[in-house]
Amino acid sequence: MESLSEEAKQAVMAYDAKKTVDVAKRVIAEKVSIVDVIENGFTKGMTEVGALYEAKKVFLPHIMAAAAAMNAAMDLLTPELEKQGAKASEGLGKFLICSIEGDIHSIGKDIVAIMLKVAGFSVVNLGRDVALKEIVKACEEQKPMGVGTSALMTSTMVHQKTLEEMLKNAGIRDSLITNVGGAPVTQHWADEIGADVYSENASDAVNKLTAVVR
Ligand code: B12
Repeated sequence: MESLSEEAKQAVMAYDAKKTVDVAKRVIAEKVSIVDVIENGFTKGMTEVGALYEAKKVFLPHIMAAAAAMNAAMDLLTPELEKQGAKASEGLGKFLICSIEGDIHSIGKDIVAIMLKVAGFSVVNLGRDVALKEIVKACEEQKPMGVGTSALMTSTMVHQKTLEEMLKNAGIRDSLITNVGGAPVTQHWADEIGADVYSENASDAVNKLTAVVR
């Protein structure tokens, strides 16, 4: 029998929202690890579709359909994860997260947000395409322990560097941890721009940020 993760991956690759929802319902009913199915199922399917797009084998409407199928499943799984997260005390501190200015990609950022919440952070999700000055303002007002930005495009990655400078200019850079992520972002890029933490995926973000506060 195929694992639910494999079914989740195949359902996204088939652009089939009915199937992704069906898999999500079974994940909940069968008490399978939601995190596991998101990371090893739905996300893998999305990555495969991305690779097909890069190889010009599928086109933008396919990506939009795959994203819609994944989001339909996430709409069901997120409240379930939140229920699990409600048991966590949020005692690890406040964490702001957003997709950076110019970037509307939000699926990965939202997964990271929910996983950090489940791990015990008090997460404030500022949304997508968030202006740099809005991010700085939110940091000034909300005084989080950290701020995470997602960049899925080479054209928006550069804003992560500008944000570092703007936080310095605002005099608050040393009062928080900066965490960068997104498919084109690497440890090398984080080092180059002076970001504190690079995370490859949601589990990595949870592990590294938890280690920082503990
Ligand atoms: C889905 C998708 C879309 C969807 C987005 C839907 C949505 N609501 O998010 C739609 C169709 C809207 C879209 C639009 C566009 N897209 Co697009 N898209 C993708 C695609 C196929 C998958 C992204 C995805 O969701 N992956 C699944 C998630 C789970 O993975 P993830 O995002 O990488 O997130 C994980 C990690 O990166 C990390 N992470 C992510 N964020 C963060 C943040 C923090 C703080 C941390 C710690 C970790 C972290 O953890 C996540 C979980 O594991 C990628 C291809 C790819 N290879 O990435 C292209 C891709 C990113 N898109 C691309 C482009 C060009 C565009 C458009 C400009 C297309 C167009 N011509 O209009 C527009 C962008 C408009 C804009 N201003 O942003 C390019 C970017 C090229 C580049 N190098 O700059 C890519 C790489 C495709 C390609 N090869 O050409 N896209």
